[in-house]
Parts: sequence; structure tokens; C-alpha cells
Amino acid sequence: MKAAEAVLRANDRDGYTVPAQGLYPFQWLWDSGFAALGWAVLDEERAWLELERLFLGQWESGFLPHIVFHQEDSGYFPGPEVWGVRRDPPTSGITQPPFLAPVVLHLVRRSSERGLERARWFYPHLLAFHRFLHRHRDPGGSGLVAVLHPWETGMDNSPAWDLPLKRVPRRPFALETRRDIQHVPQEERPRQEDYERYLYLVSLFRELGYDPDACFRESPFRVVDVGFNALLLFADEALGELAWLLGEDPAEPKGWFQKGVLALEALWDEEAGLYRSLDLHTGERIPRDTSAGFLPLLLPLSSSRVGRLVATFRAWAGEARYLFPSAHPLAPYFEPRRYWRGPVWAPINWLLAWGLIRHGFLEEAARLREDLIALVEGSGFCEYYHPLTGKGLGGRGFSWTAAIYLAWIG
Ligand code: 9WN
Repeated sequence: MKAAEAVLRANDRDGYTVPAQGLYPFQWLWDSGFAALGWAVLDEERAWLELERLFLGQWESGFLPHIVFHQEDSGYFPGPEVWGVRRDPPTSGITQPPFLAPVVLHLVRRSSERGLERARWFYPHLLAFHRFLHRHRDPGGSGLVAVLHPWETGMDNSPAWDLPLKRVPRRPFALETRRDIQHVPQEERPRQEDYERYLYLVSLFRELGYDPDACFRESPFRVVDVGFNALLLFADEALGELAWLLGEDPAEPKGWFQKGVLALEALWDEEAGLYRSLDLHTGERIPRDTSAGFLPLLLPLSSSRVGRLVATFRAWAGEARYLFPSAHPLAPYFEPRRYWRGPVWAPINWLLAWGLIRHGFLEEAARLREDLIALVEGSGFCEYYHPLTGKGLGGRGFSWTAAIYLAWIG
């Protein structure tokens, strides 16, 4: 507990938490949601502050960027000069999984009347962000939203993006420009080819002035990510509950939630026994099995659907020493050391456990918790872990791993 606290305190930058010193020296959207869960165990006030700092980066349109560059630091690429977003503080121009309303609700539930007062400030800001996503990322009103960049999914080099990324041209740049591989071995990071495509998309959105509708129209990468959508719908549900607690009208978030939960069924793949993401350029589900496909467990599902999903979960569990691998452990694209292509990630364990508990699968949820605790106690607070050996990978002294550990044992 003390060691986890020390990680969060070392990564604290006067009110916001950097994911890891050196590797990620700014504030990231979904990382801050998880960091707040850890801060809540230590210092409730600090948890609220984390989220307030994040909203300093919110745009007038309601859009919430995935990075807020609160201070200068040349240790990360691409930095603010590449994004070219002229704001104070500067930000990136893409978003990340909107995992914030459930965190606010969690903080309200843990705290007293005062928590509800804090939530009152967040409500319109969260509503504006969700409205942005439902309007500009789902212009046809399907109920599900699109992501336009693999970084928006938070699972950057997931095998699920291999096929849709092929449509994205490469924007060659020198390997030395990258900072990540100065901090972490290259075999644990996305490949250079992927980075060149990531950078192409950034320059395209910049040229389009980050106009949301133009970006949606023009992006060669347009995907309905099952993970992003499960988290958005989970957050819509939480937003509806917050509205109710605050005496606001919950109709809008409730409407998004109900429509989205029905629409999500289009992502179910009966043969795989798992949800899969949809490539909007082809209209086809992407034939890759990743941990994101289990995130709909966070939502109300029929018991037969949950039963099948849990059977798939157990099959994966039989193939990995440590849960939960980010890609199918028997698939040809499984790479147990490379980032989102196999390793175990603390926040995903936590989200999956939350979903399993919702549906009464307490044993599976307990295994996710025990495995994460064993990984941390064996290898320290790493960014991710090898699912077969338990070796720690990626950045060290990692905030979300420490925060989830605290939330679980605190
Ligand atoms: C790009 C900060 C972030 C996480 C993402 C993770 C990684 C960034 C990168 O680090 O992405 O946003 O440069 O690799 O994939 O989930 O939020 O921890």
C-alpha cells in the first residue's frame, strides 16, 4: 500500500498525475480516470482535483482531448508542436475512452453531501463531452460512435487495428524522433510502421483544423471500437444516474444508453463467442479477438449472452498464467511482450472484474484481482505484464497500475 502511494505521489504534478515519469510526462484522459480511483483511497480531495485539471483541456465544442500538455517536456513524441492545437494549456486533437462519468459517480458514492456538490460542477462538462461524441462521431445516429485514430481506443497497436490501418498511408520519419523507445525496449512498443500511420492521421487532422465533421468524413481510419463504445455506454448510464442524483433531467444520457446497448448487438460474433469491432469503411466486423471484446460485460446483457462470453473468458484463462491477456493467447497475432497485442494491463483487469461482478461471476472477478496483485507484488508497478511469465514490461512506476492496486487493496 505504501509503495503504491509512493508511485502516485512521485507522479503527482501539483494536481494531475503523469502516467509515468519520463515516458509520459503530461496528463492523459483515461489514465486520469484510473488515477482518481487510486487517489480516492488516499485523499478524496486530490481525486476531484485530478479530474478538474483534465477539464482545463476541454474545448468549447465539448471535445475532451486525450492529452493535456500542462508543461513543456521534450521527453514525449508527438508533443504539442506536432499537434499544433493553439490553446492554453495546449492539447492533442484526438480523444480517448470516455471513462470519467463512472469515476465521478464512484467518488460521489464514496463521499458525503460535499461529493454531490463537486459532481454538480462536472455534470454539464461531462454532458457536453458525451454530446460531442454522440453527435460528431455518430452523425448517422446509429447509436454507436466511431474512433478516428488507434490512439483514441487507448489500445494503440491492438491486432484489431491491423487491417483498418492498412488503408492509412505511412508518413515516414526517422526512428530517432521517437522518444518511447529511448525509455522502453523496442520489442515492447508498437512497430515503426504503425507509428508512421499514426503520424499520418495526426497531420491529416491538423490540416483539417480538427473540424470534427471533416475529420469524420476524411479519415481513412474509421472504426466502431467495441471497447470505446462499451465504456461510453457505461459512462452514459453513470451520467444518467448522476443526473438523477443532481435533480437534472436524465432523458438525454438515458436515450443514448438504451439505443447504444441495442445497437451494440451488431458487434456480437456468434462464432467467436465475443464482441468484435466494426470497420466503417467496409461495414464488416474485424476478425480479431482482443480483451476489448469482453468490455460489454460492463453493460446489461441477456444471461445467455453473458454465459457465452464467460465461457470464452474461461477458455482464454486456460491458456494464460496471468489474466487478462489483451489478445487471444492462441491466435497467430498474439505477441506476449508487445504492448496491446498480448500483455496484461491493470485497468482492463479492473474493468472486466467490474463487469463480471455486475453479472454475478465473482470467482472470475476474484481471479482478475488476485492475478494483478501477484503481478504487482512479483514485478512492481509496471505499465503491463507478460501473461505467461509475469515479467514486468513497458514503463516503470506506473500510475494506473498503482491506482488500481490501491483501489483493490485499499
Ligand atoms: C498514446 C498513457 C497512454 C495510455 C494508452 C497507451 C499509451 C500513448 C503512447 O499510453 O498511449 O496515447 O504514446 O503510447 O496505449 O492507453 O493512455 O499511459
